[in-house]
Amino acid sequence: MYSGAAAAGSPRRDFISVTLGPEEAAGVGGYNNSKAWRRRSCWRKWKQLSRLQRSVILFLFAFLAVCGVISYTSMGETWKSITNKSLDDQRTEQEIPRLKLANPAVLPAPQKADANHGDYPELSLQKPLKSPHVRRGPSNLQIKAPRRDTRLKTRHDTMRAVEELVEVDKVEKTEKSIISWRGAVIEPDQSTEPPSSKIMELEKPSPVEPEEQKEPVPINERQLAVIEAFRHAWKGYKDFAWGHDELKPLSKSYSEWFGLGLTLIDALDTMWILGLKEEFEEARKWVANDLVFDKNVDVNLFESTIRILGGLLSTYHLSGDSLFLEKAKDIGNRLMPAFKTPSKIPYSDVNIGRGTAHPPRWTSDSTVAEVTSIQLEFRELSRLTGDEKFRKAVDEVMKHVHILSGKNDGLVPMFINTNSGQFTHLGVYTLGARADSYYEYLLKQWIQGGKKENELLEDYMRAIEGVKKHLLQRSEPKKLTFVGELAHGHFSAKMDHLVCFLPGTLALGAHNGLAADHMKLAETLIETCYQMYAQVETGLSPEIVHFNLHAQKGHKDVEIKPADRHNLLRPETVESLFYMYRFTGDKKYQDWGWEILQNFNRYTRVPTGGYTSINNVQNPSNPEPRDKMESFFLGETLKYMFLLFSDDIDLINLDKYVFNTEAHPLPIWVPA
Ligand code: DMJ
Repeated sequence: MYSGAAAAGSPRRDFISVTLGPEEAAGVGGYNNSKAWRRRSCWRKWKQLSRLQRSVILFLFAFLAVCGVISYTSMGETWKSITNKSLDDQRTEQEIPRLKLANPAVLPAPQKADANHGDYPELSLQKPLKSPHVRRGPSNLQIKAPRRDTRLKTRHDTMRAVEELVEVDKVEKTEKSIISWRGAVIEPDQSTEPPSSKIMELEKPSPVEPEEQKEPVPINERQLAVIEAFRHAWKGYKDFAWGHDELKPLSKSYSEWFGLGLTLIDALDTMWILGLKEEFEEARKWVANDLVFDKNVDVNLFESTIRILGGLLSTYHLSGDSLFLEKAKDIGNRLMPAFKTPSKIPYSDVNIGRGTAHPPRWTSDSTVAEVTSIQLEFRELSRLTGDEKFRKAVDEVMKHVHILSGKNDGLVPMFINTNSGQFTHLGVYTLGARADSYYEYLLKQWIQGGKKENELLEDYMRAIEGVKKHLLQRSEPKKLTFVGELAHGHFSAKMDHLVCFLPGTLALGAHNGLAADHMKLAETLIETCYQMYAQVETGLSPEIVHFNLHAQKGHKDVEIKPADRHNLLRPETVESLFYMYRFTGDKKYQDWGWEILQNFNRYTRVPTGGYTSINNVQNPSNPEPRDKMESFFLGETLKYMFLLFSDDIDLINLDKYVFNTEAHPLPIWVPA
């Protein structure tokens, strides 16, 4: 501060150093914090320091400055790299889209790749997850682990789904391969159906169970002989007629009727029953790959129903293989146009490719047997498919015939008109050709439907009474009971071999609770049928016989006209022998059948394969082979032979199955 001495005397400027306390410095009574004041104050302090103190301070400042420069350089590098990285990142983000656009067809779609990666983590990811080390890891890894688990679960699920599909396929293979051969196993051709359809097929409940697998009953010598005969016949068919309708064994060729592999289809269930696995498999392949119904061809409704539809349905039931049901549906649908007639009595012929039907060229009639012996098959087709149209069409025929006038004590004429629906050619009654299976199917439909359809039973019972009343006679000298014919009130002692279905049918009726005298009649009639073989030079029956009604010296019961002495390898007698043996256990029926088989082998067997129809059963030295093996020889005759020689009543149990007229077993809907 300024004082009074300066006012008294000398002009010399003496400064008195005054040390100011903080209050002073702070300007007690007033705050002074100017930069100039602070600078002056620091300088004063610096001056007050010793030289050593100043040196130490300067050294420290210098050291700090050097450290600062070094750390600046290092920070700069770091910063530079961070800055560059960020620039690079920016550039990459901008450039990738351009690359994607430049190579759209080559580069995988990134999103898809990512998605895949998400769904299917690499296998290497699974290992650490299993390792406890990872479980024990830092918390951040443990947080990630559930995400990996999720991925793994996704993959696991996918794998499981794949495994399930594989299992489905395995199950299906197993299901198919457990197709029973009464003990053996079939492995069907897997290549015939695409995998997707296989899976679809599994989703559908199978409407049938294949035949139960049981301990096979040992096959006896006679059955082996039938198998040998079948194989011989099959060899001829395979070598010279494969896929065609009939074998011509002598000319080593074939004949066509419908061009649908008739013999092969007719023989399918026989091969099954005989246990011929390889042959069956080969035939199945043909059905799968070569059997085509979309053909511009006229087929006979009756013949194609009993042989093809019947054969496919029974094979389906025995094997459980849906291929046969599919084929049955196909042919069944293609035959339906036959029922489009004014009377709903079906036409005899159908073009299965065009879907048109017509009667034979010379008439608008159909035969009664033909229109009334297709019911077992179409009814079964309805049951399997759930499509009522098949059953309705054939039931309508039966209802119509049931109330139709023109019968004679239940016996029907042979023809029916498709326009008027009336019987024609009245007054002629037979149990042979053109009427035979009408009677057979009355009984068998009644059995098939669980014995509830009374009209069928009534018609059957009445007809048998008609047979007894009008058609039965006894021959001389052996007094054989036979079934003749009635034409306009005149009895004829003519009996077709076809009538020999009747003993078996009567026995079947008796087995199902019908009159006991039906069985008696069956026993007498089968004896007659056997004599139709036994009294002939070759031991084989002719197509038609005439019985002697009057004893004449040197004459047998059976007379044969030159026009009737052929044998077509027909089954009816063997068929009835089978029923008779099943229901009585009398071995004589097997012995009679054995004789017949031996005579077929003796006179109809063709060394190079196959059997042939013959023209003359009366000439053992020259039976005059006809060069034709009918499909029913494999479909019926050999099948009934095999069953006749079997002691296994479960080999086509007659309380579970009913044979159609071509020997194709179909299930009884309500088994006894
Ligand atoms: C077969 O087609 C059938 O048995 C039909 O009922 C009659 N004809 C032959 C066999 O002889």
